Amino acid sequence: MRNRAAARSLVLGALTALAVTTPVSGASAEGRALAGSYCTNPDAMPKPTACIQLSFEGQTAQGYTNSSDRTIDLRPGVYWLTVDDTSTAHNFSLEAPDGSDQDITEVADAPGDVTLMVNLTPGSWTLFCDPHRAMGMYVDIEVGGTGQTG
Ligand SMILES: [Cu+2]
Repeated sequence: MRNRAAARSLVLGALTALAVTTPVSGASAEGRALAGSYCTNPDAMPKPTACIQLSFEGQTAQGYTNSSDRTIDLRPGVYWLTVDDTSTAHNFSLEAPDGSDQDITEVADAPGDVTLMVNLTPGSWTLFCDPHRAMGMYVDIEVGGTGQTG
């Protein structure tokens, strides 16, 4: 029990230490840039705007009520996750495979682009909006396979 709690706080500490709240130059994110944003889908509840999106290279996943395309597959490694928070009704949070999570942005703010460097270890991660996750406003990030090099 004690070890598990310590491990969780270590993961949270590592994520926090890596948080970058100022824009990062595109060069350092080349090949590892994940882009999170809000989106619109008529099936989203409670409103069509309760939709969250994550893109990486050719893949785009959308999270809304009953979405059948909410999973993005990635190899393990370090990524730059940039979320574009333009809403005071939604936020971006990231949940790690151990169940710990971190708010990248808050619900009430709308800071625009916020970039986080994150080491995506194998397992299931989730990018979600706190108030609307239960209504489907989340995307799953499945991390597996061979790790990146360099
Ligand atoms: Cu939301």
